[in-house]
Amino acid sequence: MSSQIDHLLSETRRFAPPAQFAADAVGTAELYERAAADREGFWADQARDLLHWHTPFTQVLDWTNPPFAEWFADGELNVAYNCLDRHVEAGNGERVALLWEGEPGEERRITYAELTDEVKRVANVLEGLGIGHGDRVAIYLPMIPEAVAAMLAVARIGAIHSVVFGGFSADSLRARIDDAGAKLVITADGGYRKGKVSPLKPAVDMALADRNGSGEQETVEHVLVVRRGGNDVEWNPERDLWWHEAVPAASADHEARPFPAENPLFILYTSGTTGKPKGILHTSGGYLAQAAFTNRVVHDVHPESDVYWCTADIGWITGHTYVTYGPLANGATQVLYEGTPDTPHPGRWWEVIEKYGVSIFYTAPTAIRSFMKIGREVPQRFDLSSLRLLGSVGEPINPEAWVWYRNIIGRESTPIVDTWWQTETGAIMISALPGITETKPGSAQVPIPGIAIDVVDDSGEHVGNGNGGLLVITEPWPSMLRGIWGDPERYKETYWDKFADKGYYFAGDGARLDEDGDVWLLGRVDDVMNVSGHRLSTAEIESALVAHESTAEAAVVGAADETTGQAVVAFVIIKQSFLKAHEPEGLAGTLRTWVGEQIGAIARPRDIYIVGELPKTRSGKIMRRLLRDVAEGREVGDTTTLADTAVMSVISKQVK
Ligand code: 6R9
Repeated sequence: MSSQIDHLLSETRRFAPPAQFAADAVGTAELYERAAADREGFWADQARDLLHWHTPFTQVLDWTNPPFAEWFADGELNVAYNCLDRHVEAGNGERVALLWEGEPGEERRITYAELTDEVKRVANVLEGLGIGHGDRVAIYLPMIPEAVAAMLAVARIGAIHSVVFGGFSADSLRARIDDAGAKLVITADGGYRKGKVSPLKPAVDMALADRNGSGEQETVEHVLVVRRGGNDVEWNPERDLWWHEAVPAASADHEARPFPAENPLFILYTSGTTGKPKGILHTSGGYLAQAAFTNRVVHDVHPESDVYWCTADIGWITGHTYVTYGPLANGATQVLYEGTPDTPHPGRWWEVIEKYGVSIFYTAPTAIRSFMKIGREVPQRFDLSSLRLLGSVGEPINPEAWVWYRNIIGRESTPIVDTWWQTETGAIMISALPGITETKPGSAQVPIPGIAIDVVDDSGEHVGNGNGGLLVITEPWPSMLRGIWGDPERYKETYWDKFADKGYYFAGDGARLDEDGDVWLLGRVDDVMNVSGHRLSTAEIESALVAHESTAEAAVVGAADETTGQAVVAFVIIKQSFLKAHEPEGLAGTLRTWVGEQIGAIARPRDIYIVGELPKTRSGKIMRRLLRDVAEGREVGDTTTLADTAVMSVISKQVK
C-alpha cells in the first residue's frame, strides 16, 4: 500500500473542464452552495424537480431511529411511472429509450412509448401470476431489453426485485432465491457471451431442484422464460411459461398505482467479510431521486441530445442505478449491449460507440487497463469523436489508466469523472462534476453536492489534509441502503458499529486527503477483494474451497493484478486421506472449476497453491497479509506474531 500512496502523491497533472463543456454543463457551482446552506432542503428540491409524486411529500428526512433512515416518507410515487409513462405523457414517447445491440450483431431500437407498453404488459402478466405488492421476484437474465422491462414491471406493481448476475452459478442463485423467498424467477433460455450461447434456464432448473440434500426450492411458483439463446431447455408445464407467449397476449393497459416513498424497490446481494452474501435493501423515492440527480449532473446527461452508455451488467448495482433507473428517470437515450468487449473482435465496444454516436461513456478501470494492454491501434481504428464525457467506476483508477483513457478514448479533451460509491450507497457519492471540477488523474476528489463524507482515524477523528485513514459518510443520504434483508442486526454491526458514538457509516475503504482536501481512494481495508470491479469476499471463496472433498483448509487473498486490479489467489491444504487415495495432479484445476461451479466464474482463483500449512497467529487467525506478500512476489513481512515462524519460508519455497 505504501508504494501505491507514494506513487499517487507524485501525481500532479491537472485538467480543467473545456470552456464549452463548462458553459453547457447541467451541474453548476450553485448546487454546492445550496446543498451547503440546507442539505435536506437541497435533496427535497431534487426529489421534487426530477421526479413525479402522486402524493407530494411534506417530510424530508426522518433520522429519529438511526441507522434506519426514512426519506420523503409521506410522499407517494410509482418508480416505473417515473421512468416511463411520464415521458410519454410529456410528448417524448417517440424518443429512443434503448439502443440494443446483441453480441452477434442484431439491433433493436425501443422507444419510450414501446418500452412503456411492454412494461405494462409484463406487469399484467406478473399480476396474473399472483405477484403483488411486497412479493420478491428473482431476475436472472442476460443484457437484453427484457431485463430492463422485467425490473420496471416488478417496480410498477410494488413488488421487489432481486437481480442475480447471469454469471453466478446455480448454487449462488439458489442461495439468493431462498434468502429473499422469491415467488417468481424471470430468466432466459440463454444469452450470448464470447461468441456462443451461455445457458441460463438449466441453472434455474438446477437451483430449484433438490440437489446435495438441499431439498426442492419451496417459494418459487413460476418461471417466466425469455427466448434469446434458442438453446434447448427442459420444460415444466406447471411451472414454466414463455415470455413471448405470455407478454404479447397480455393487455397493454396497466395503471401505475402510487406506493409510499419507502416502499422496498429491490434487494441486491453483495459480498461482505463473511461467507454469506448480504441482501442490500433499497427503497423507492430517495433512491430514485439520487439516481436521477447523479446521472444528470455527474454524467451531464442532456436527454434530448445525448447517447449514453454504461457498460455495467444489470446484475450489479451500477447496472441498476445507471442503466435502468437513473437514465430512464431522466428520459435519456442509451445503448444496451449484450456481450463481451472483445467479441467477435477486440474493437467491439469502439465499434458500438461509432455506430450509435455515443456521447457519454461509463465503464470500469479493469476494462480500460485491458484495452491499454491490447494497444491504442484498436480504438484508433474507430471514429470516437461523438464522445464528450467519460466516467469510471468500480475500483481505484490508477493515473496511467486515467490519462490513457482521456488521451486515447477522449481525444485529449473529454472530462473524466471517477465516481466512488457502493451497492450500499445506491448512487454516486464522490466524484468531480465535469463542468466545474479541475480533475486530478487517480482521485475521485469531492463529495457530490448534498453528501457529507470524511476521512478519519480509528477513533473517528478527522485526519486532516495530507493524511490517510478510513472513509466514512457522516450524514444520511437519500439513496442509502435501508438495511440488510431479514437481518437488521447485521446491518448495524457491519456499517454503523465501528463509529457508533459518532453516528458515521463506515464504508470499508481506505482513503487519503491531499493538500487540497481531495479524496484519493486506496482500496478495501477489510477482507473484501475487488476483481475486475466485482466484489468478492475471501471468506466466501474459502468456504467454497473447503466444501470440496479434498480440502482440509484454505486461505484466500486478493493479490495485485495488472489487468483485473486484484486477482484471487488461494492457498489450500489437502486432506491426507485424499492424498492417499488420489493422484494430486490436476487438483488445482479441479478446485478452480469447483469454485466456478459453487459461486461463479468470476470467483475462480487465478492461482491455487497446494501447501502443507497456513500461517496462523497464536490465537489461530490466518495471517492473510503474509500470504499476500507471497502472492505478490514480495519479501514476506513481519512474522513474529506467528505461532510457528518457520511456516512462511516453507510456503514461499512451495510457491516458487
Ligand atoms: C459501484 C460499485 C464498492 C467498492 C467500494 C470501493 C470500490 C467503487 C470506486 C471504488 C475507488 C472508485 N470502488 N468505485 N474504489 N474508486 N471510483 O462498484 O459498487 O460493487 O458495491 O463495490 O468498490 O472499494 O467499496 P460495489
